[in-house]
Amino acid sequence: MLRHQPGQIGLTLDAQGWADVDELLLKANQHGVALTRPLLNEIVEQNDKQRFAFSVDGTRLRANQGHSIKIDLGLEPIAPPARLYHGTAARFLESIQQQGLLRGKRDFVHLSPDEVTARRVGARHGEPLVLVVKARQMQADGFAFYCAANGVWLTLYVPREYLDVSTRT
Ligand code: HQG
Repeated sequence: MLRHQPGQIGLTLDAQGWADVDELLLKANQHGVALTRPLLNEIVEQNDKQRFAFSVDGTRLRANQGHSIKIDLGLEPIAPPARLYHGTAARFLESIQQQGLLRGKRDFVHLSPDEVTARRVGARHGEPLVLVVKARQMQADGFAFYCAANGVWLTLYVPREYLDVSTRT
């Protein structure tokens, strides 16, 4: 609801992706999900990838990244490390080597700061394969990088010339 289909429970997100917490609790309960504020606090705190963040005053909630709807996270471009990693499935390699990394349905291509995380992301799609992204070089060539509040790196597109297949197993 906070990333893809807020309308499915009649929830409205603002332009920066924030949902009003009281409205979220009400709409969730109206749609058969027994969500309470203490439970929501626990979810936000314990989520394995820190997917959600409350506003400073605690009245609003949003997803830190991963949206497929157009919202403005307000992220400023920042310098990436020399290398970032993208986990994918081996069966996508040929297409990626032709087209580069595309964001598909999401707002950004997602990149991980380390290979272990990338491998886990890739395994969601099948036999995992990790691609090394020459991020610093890309940035020097004019591509913008962003880092979401949970440490996931984002960029709009990775041309194939900045990609190498990781040789680590
Ligand atoms: C692949 C999860 C063919 C791409 C994860 C990926 C992440 C291409 C798939 C976050 C391609 C898209 C995002 C091309 C890219 N040809 N395949 N040219 N370019 N692909 O799920 O990066 O649990 O939209 O490699 O952990 O897997 O939702 O992106 O395999 O952080 O928080 O197309 O989602 O986080 O798949 O995952 P996805 P992703 P959450």
